[in-house]
Amino acid sequence: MVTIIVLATRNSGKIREFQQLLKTFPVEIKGLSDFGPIPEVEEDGETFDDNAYKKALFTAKALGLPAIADDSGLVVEALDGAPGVQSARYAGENATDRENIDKLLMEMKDRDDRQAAFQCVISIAIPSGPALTYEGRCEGQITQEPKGASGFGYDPVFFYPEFNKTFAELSSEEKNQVSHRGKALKEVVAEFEKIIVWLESHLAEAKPPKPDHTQFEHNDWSKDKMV
Ligand code: ITT
Repeated sequence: MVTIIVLATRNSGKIREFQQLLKTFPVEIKGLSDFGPIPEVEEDGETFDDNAYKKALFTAKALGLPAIADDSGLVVEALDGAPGVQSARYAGENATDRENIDKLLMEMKDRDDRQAAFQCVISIAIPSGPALTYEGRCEGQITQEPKGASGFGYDPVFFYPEFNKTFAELSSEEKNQVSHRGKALKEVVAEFEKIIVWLESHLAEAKPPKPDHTQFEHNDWSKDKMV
């Protein structure tokens, strides 16, 4: 039996990455775009865990299918863990990567302790509520200025000592080997046989998982597609 799992993202790169990693397992990975309009989940949790679970559960309930979501960001010791869950909007709502980096370097001006870590949490939830959680962490240091042109987000100011380079100076393959997201994903893949058994047993208990229309602010999409 093939289990359908929804990846709670519209990012086609992320979807392809998951499909590729899980291609040997009896699962079909779909993205949000396969289902029509769904409201955005507000990522207002206090931890990466909260946000990943919130996103996964919202999607699972809304579509009546198991869902995977991730949340990640940069945690800087000298800034008491900032930007943390605010990483994407550190310099304000809709801030660009460059604006977020500028703010970070400003806050870090004159600070000697430049220790930082990227963190990633992946949550796999079923519509009735239970979820599995996987985490990855990658330690590094905040540079004095941006360096490198690959990657995204804070990569140009995240120095990875083992490679003596910033993340933005690594190829995507090199970054995936050691990154927070790469590590969390590796764990998911390593555990995936067990995850499928877990999903099947929980879905059977909670049967039949029906889409929950109350999860939608605007129920403006075809019911036929959902059921
Ligand atoms: P989703 O739509 O998938 O939620 P997002 O941009 O919110 O995309 P994340 O929650 O994974 O992505 O990450 C939040 C922010 O943390 C992201 O905008 C970056 O600023 C930063 N970040 C996360 N992972 C990073 C990485 O590998 N390299 C650089 N910055 C990263």
